[in-house]
Amino acid sequence: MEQLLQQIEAYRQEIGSTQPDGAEALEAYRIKFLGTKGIVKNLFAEMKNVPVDKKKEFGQVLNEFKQLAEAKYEEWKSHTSGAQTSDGPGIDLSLPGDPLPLGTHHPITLVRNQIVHIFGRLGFSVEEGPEIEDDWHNFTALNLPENHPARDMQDTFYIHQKPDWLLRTHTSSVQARVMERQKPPIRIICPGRVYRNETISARAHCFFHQTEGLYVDENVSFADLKQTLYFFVQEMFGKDVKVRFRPSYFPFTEPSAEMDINCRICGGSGCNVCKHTGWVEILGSGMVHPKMLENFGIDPNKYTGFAFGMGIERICQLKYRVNDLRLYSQNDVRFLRQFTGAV
Ligand code: 2NL
Repeated sequence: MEQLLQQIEAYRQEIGSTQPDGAEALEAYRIKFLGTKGIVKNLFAEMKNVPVDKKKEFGQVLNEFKQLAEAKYEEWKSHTSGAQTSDGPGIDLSLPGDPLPLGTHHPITLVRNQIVHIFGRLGFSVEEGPEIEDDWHNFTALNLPENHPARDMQDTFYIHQKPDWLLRTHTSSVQARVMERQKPPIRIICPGRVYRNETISARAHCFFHQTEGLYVDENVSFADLKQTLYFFVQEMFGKDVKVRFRPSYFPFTEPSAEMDINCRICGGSGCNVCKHTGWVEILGSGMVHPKMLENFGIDPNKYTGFAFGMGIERICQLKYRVNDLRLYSQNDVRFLRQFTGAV
């Protein structure tokens, strides 16, 4: 016992008379005194050899010694950090780290995910397909005849080496592939990138994004189409949204209709986006053409369907007031950062 106390006193003096020089010496000190096989640990292990009536006194001395050894370590550590080490300039490990900037979702991704979520609640699942398509899936199967203007080289990017191949001009090609392999009921949406041979400007781009939808089953009606699309815009833009359906024409639907909503930018008072009409067209739709169903071996006397297509950039423009299509692909972080924390 006496011997142990003397030993502790000697250690006290050692700690009091030296100061580790640099990070390595400090680490050596830590290992020697405070490590798992260090002096403090070993002294505590001696406790079991101390007579019962001395345990209290010894315990007190030992605890004070431990506190001294730890306090000195903390004190030296705060001086040592940032100091020179043998490896060159020291690194101040006590400084807070550099904040990592939060990544953001691209606004097109944000809106795409919202569309997927809303239709998901109505039982639509997501289908994707290739961006390089063949003529059949992109045009012929969709009831676009040989001489249709959309097939013109002016509008479509054809693959030079293989003239039957092209960059899809809409995601209807994905729906065609699904109808090819799956029988009704079919209830899908197809979001994705599409390509058109356009001169790039604020209002046109050679690639953009679409979501098309398709619902084929027994007894699918035009009323189902209207109510589904009305539900969608209410979820997307708020319950106060007003809609109007206008008769239209698409080769793959009959009858066809375009849907407008009241302008979200000016609220109806008139602006550039709604061209001072108070209404903005956001999608095209219609009942799937019976010839198209036949193309895929689906009996048009038994099944009917509706389909629609919308541009994601347009929805984005109305939601986030993005007024230049080029912003979406310029990757300017000043643009992209504005969507941090957006839904
Ligand atoms: C628009 C118009 C539309 C469709 C797309 C479609 C797809 C199949 C069958 C029938 Cl597989 N129709 N898609 C129908 C009507 C309109 O898109 O303005 N898109 C941006």
